[in-house]
Parts: sequence; structure tokens; C-alpha cells
Amino acid sequence: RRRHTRCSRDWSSDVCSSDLPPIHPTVSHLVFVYGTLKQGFRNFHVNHGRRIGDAWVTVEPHALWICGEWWLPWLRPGAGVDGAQPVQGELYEVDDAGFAAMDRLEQIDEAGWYERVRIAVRPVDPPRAAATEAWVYYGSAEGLSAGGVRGGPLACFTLQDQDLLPRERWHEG
Ligand code: PCA
Repeated sequence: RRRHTRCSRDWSSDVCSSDLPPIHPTVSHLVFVYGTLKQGFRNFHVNHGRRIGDAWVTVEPHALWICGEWWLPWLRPGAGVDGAQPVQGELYEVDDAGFAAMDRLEQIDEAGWYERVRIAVRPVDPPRAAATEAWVYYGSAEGLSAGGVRGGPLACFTLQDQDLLPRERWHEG
């Protein structure tokens, strides 16, 4: 009898998960940045990610150009490109909102700007550390031919490269 009483409890009157305030679980995304989103560079304020490790590098050779009117770092796949090499950058874990902010900055919905794709990256040190997949913003092929190549292919976009665009023009590009 006792057991029966316990088991016949009416659970429908209990507080259940649907009465609790909604939780918005945020998914995290790994993003490899190689240009102005790096720490200390001019768009770092848009990067709300948590930095992982120190320097990372692409597993495949890439062509990192400086492109167009705003001297933007413009990463392209390296296949068949003279001087293509693994390119250095930083890895961040970014939540949904931070990811959306980066997508807006890079104008991935606009033709001729950046495209977000997945590539393999690995820590620079130690060189044998495991590779991982991450998102990266490739510059578009159209943007490269329309905007013109100003420099590269680079192994790494440096603060000196960033200064090729005068500071008073940073807000434009
Ligand atoms: N911002 C992105 C793509 C190029 C740029 O300037 C980055 O830093 O990875």
C-alpha cells in the first residue's frame, strides 16, 4: 500500500522545467583570425572570443595578400599560387553573438567581401601538436581581382602591414 501511495503521486502539479526562466545555451565556434581581428589590431574590439593558446598556423599553404583600397589582409587558398605558404594567426572560441558580430564586420553576405569557410589549423609550437578545424574568413576571389593586390603573399599580417593604411582611414575599411 505504502509503495502504491508513493508511486501515484501527481507529478503534473510539480514545478517542471517549462516554468523556469528560459536558458539560452550559446554554442561556441572556433575561429582562426589572421588579420585585423587579431589581438592588438584595429578590429580587435569586434573579437569577443576567448583566445586559445598562442600562435596558430594553417596546415595547408595559403596566399595572404594585402588587397584593395583599404589594404586589407586577404587570405586565399594557396593551390597553384607562387609563394603560397602556411599562414600564421590566432585561434578564438566565440559564442553565437560574437560570431555574428564578426560575420557583420567581414560582410559575408555581401558579394566581393569575405567568405567564411572551414580549414585545418595547428599550433605553431609544438609543431607536432594536433591540428583542429576552425572557421576562417577568406577574402573573395572577386574582391581580389576587383580591388587589386598591393602586397603578399605574406606568412603573417603584422602591425607594420596594418599601418600601410593610414590611421585616419581605419574607420573606412
Ligand atoms: N579580419 C579577419 C579577416 C581579415 C581581417 O582583417 C581576420 O582577422 O581574420
